[in-house]
Amino acid sequence: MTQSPGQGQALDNLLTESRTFPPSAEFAAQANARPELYEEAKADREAFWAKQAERLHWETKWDQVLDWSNAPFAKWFVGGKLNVAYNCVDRHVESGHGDQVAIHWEGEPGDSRAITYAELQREVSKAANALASLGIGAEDRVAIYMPMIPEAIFAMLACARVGALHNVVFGGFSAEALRTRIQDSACRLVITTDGQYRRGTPAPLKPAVDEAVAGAPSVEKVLVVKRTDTEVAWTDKDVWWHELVDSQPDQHTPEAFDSEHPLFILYTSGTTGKPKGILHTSGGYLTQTSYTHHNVFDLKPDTDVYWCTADIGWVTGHSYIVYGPLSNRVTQVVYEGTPNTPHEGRHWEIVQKYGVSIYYTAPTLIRTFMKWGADIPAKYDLSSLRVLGSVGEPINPEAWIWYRENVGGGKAPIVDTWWQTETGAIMISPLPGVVSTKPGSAQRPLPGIGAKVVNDEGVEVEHGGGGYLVLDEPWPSMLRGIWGDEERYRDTYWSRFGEQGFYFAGDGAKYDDDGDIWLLGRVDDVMNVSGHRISTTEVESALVSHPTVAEAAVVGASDATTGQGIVAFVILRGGAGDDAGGAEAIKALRDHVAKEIGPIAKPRQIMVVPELPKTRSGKIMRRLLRDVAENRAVGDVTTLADSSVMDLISAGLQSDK
Ligand code: 6R9
Repeated sequence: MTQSPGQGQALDNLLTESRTFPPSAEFAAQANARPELYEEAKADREAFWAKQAERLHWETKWDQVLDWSNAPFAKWFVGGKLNVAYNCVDRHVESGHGDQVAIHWEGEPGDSRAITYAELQREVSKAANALASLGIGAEDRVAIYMPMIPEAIFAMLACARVGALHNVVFGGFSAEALRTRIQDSACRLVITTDGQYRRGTPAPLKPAVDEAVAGAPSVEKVLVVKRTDTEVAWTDKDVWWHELVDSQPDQHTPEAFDSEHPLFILYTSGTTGKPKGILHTSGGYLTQTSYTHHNVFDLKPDTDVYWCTADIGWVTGHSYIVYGPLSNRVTQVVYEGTPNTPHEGRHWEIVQKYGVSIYYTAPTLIRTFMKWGADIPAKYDLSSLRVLGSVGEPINPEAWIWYRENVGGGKAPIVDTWWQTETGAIMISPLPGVVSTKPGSAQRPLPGIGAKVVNDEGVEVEHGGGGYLVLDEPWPSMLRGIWGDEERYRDTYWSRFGEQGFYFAGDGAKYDDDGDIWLLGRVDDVMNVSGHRISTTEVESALVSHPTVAEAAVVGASDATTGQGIVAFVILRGGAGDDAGGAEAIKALRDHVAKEIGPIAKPRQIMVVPELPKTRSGKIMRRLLRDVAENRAVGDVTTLADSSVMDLISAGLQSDK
């Protein structure tokens, strides 16, 4: 039905791509989702969500679906009690599926392990007993700083099982980033590994923990999984996982917790330098992750093999590797490594090896695959794939079509799923088998979800118009706040459209003529680099913490592969030395940012400038810097305090070339 875009085809054709792809009759006939879901949800939203909650096992049933009387703090399934880990593990063993593989784990160096639900139950039980032996119980916070190995999932589920909150910190973050996240939520325990494989070589991980823990007095113990056999320094807080966990009994009785019992904290970048600890709770979160995973990915637990390529350090890993899929008795692939280790066909080799049928990834990776060439996926048998997903940033129509043609065999429906760390689960996405998909658009709110595009005044825009994305109804997996900062929660999400009571997502969006939603990227100072949220302020603070830097301004410039790339403009301090602007010094600054935040925050480019463009009130005009970073003619400079600044910057950059 579709033509593969040829090499020379004008990009413009694809940018105005307007084809839609209706579901095949065959897919529609077997789809989990039904068109009536939209009607059902509209007729009685709370009854609809109550029905979805029945997907789970509740020890005590709720007596109220939603309590919104203390808005914007929601309570869902009030009075209900459940154990999240029991729902993701034990109940599948009890229903006779103990021998089903839960996780096909694939290590980067080529080692692998198949873990059945019965084994998962034993591993999680042992880990839960180990946590209890360390005195970790309900409401305690546990930091998890690990690569993608099975123990990371056991650890998360063990926390859920004993009612402790996990705070997973991406293994690519620095010691300093780890320390602030441990400290903000006063974690008592850190779970980590000796090292992690990165592009074929073991890299140490524990030294970063040692450094972080030295500055975080709340930490009492550090539990260390041996992964790379790297030699590690040992402190009196350290305990080996294999010594403590392996000797525990493999049975553990889960306790049922309140539906609103906190499940986890996950830090995400905001518009200020300080990351926000997003808080999620149990019953509503599990209900919506389970419901969305079932309907959006069309999961058939007896036959599908599902693979979400995210890292558990991000919300996608929490909701669509751990909680949603396992609550639905998935059989899934979990891969430890990078997509080009040891070769650029690694993902397709894994798809072929396990017969992966549902594949969920990010546009940045799809664009990377495009760059590597269509001949790579073409070498593998990808015929098992029947649903493809995308998340993390807007997917451009070119990448969407490439994905459909070269990965999905020109027929697998693509679900472009919009959601956030704060929303906990998918909010906007086509339902496969029900909705005709459209390249580049996330299309419509899922049944049960309220989303709108509004103008500055909070009034919904007409079809064809653009504005801000808001969520106009509370939803079960919504964040319950920012850890320790009620005011910031209200300010960030609920003040912009306070009068209307809308949740402000921070994304620009538009409706097309059919009323489908297109996401247009962040409207605040948050960049999206390879699907990761990084605030400009965070990178600026890291830069000015270097002794040679006086001032810094950071912008996200569009990047063909990563969506946005970080471009920094710095003013050096007087006396920084003649070579402070040289290549060596710039490299040192980039490394400094990597050390302060993590390699993902390393600026793509750093430009030394004599001045920064500022308004009279002292605000940096990033819009103008973005023009420079994207090689455009500089826009309107009339609001600058000193309009000659941009000439100075451009002149300086010209003479550098
Ligand atoms: C799940 C996740 C959230 C931000 C969000 C938006 C962008 C995510 C998107 C998308 C367009 C999609 N985003 N999915 N933009 N289309 N399908 O990514 O959470 O890391 O918190 O990022 O990502 O800008 O506001 P998180």
